[in-house]
Amino acid sequence: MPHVLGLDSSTQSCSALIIDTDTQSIVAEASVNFGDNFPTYAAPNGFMPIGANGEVHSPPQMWLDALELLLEGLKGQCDLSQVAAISGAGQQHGSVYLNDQWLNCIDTLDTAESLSEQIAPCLSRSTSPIWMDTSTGAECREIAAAVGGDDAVCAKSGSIAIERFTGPQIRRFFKNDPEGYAQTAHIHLVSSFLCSVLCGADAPIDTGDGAGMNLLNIQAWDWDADLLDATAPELRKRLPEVAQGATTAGTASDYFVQKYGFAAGTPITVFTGDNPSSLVGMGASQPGKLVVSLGTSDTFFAAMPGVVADPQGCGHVFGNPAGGSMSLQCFVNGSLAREEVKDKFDYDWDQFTAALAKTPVGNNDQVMVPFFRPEISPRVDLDDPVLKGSDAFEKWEQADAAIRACVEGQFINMKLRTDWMQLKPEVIYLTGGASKNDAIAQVVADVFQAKVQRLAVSGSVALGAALRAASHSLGLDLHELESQFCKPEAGSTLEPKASAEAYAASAETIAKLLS
Ligand code: ADP
Ligand code: XUL
Repeated sequence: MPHVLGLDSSTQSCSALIIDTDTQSIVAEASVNFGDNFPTYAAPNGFMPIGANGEVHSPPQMWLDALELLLEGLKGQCDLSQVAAISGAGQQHGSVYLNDQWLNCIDTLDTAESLSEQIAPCLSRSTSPIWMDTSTGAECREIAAAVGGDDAVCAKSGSIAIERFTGPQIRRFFKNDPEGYAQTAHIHLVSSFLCSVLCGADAPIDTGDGAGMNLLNIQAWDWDADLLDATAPELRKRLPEVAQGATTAGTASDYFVQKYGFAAGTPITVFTGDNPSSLVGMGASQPGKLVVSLGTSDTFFAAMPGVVADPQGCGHVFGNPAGGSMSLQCFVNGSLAREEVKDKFDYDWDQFTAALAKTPVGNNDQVMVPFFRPEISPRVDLDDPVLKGSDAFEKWEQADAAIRACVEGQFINMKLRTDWMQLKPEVIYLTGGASKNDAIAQVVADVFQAKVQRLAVSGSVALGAALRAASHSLGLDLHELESQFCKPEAGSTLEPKASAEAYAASAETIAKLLS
């Protein structure tokens, strides 16, 4: 049975694909958009409207409802008893808080009721802070002070204390709701939460997603006692074990066997974060390939031969699911910023694309810092005048120039923020929802002066999960699987058209605006 299932619970949707490792093909694919399918959760883009002090939360019950709808869709396409291995990935940093009923609940799920109905009473916090949350500035400072400063936190965890990371989020919960924290017996990431539900038992957190918590020591790849103490009391007992990517978390629980027809005993490989999973799904788990993902967030990442830290403090080191480490830079103002500009002018994506075709490279030196919500690369807070500077955008009347300014501004900023990785790629591998847009991809090629390639399989996060499961549970070679499944889409390669100097003036202006 060479069928393998990969799952992807990202910010705006839950997707899956099933691969056949013999024929090297995709057997089934499905995707469930949270906002479209579950409007009653009032989370149109997968998260609830921004709350007090920069809080951004999502309802974990929505993720469970989406998982069920997704599996229902897959069951309609193929026989799930043929699936020989499963793994998955979740949006990074988001955390789920569960009480002491959790383990018994997931071990005794009843197929007559939904997952979300049965798991709701286990939530000691009804909503989950996600990666867009910027409410934990004070907690970041407290953790840094307790551990010996930003450099000490960075040396231990691979990142300075950052608002969206799970440790500062846990600390804020402990401070603001000590009773809720006391009732919390288990804390999971989105990835390990969903993996646990599938296994019917507590699943470990892998080193790829775990390094996004400010709690994991990236030398030992295990929980760091100083970081745990600086974050919240008795935190260790609330966290699962840490595991390397090639670890079996458990097998499909009876609920999934009975309701969706999986074979009893189907092995589940530990889940990881969406970006580490995408590293594998893009065929980039060995050093040498650079990936840019244009999803809700824009991310820039690569497997690294050694651990390199960002001197500006905005970049991260995560575990590479294939072993070793990866570097990553995340930009909050990704697809939703492009949508903000598109929607201001009532454009659809075709008109947006045409606008890029009609305007010149360099946009006659008209620039925009396209930050519509607090940014992390570089750090721009809610009250920062640069963010307020987007008021000027309200006055920008020429739609086409504004669109080019937005897209060029995003990638000029990306280039400025990622120089620290010292990667001079000949090819950039592009993925995520916006990567199919040739006009946006061309700006990436021009700004970075590199070829841009898209792969034939578009869901690199779900594909990465399937490849990891196939390698770990079926004993297949991961790099061979990558070369079989991660092939460029014919005709998708774009060469840079602009000269290296075309963005010099704009880059200088943007660097000055952000200094
Ligand atoms: P995530 O995995 O973070 O949930 P995706 O990778 O699925 O997100 O990307 C979703 C985003 O892709 C949407 O927010 C949308 O802005 C963007 N997108 C979809 N189609 C296009 C297009 N033709 N051009 C540009 N962006 C697009
Ligand atoms: C990475 C990050 C985002 C989320 C959502 O650090 O915060 O990319 O993983 O995709």
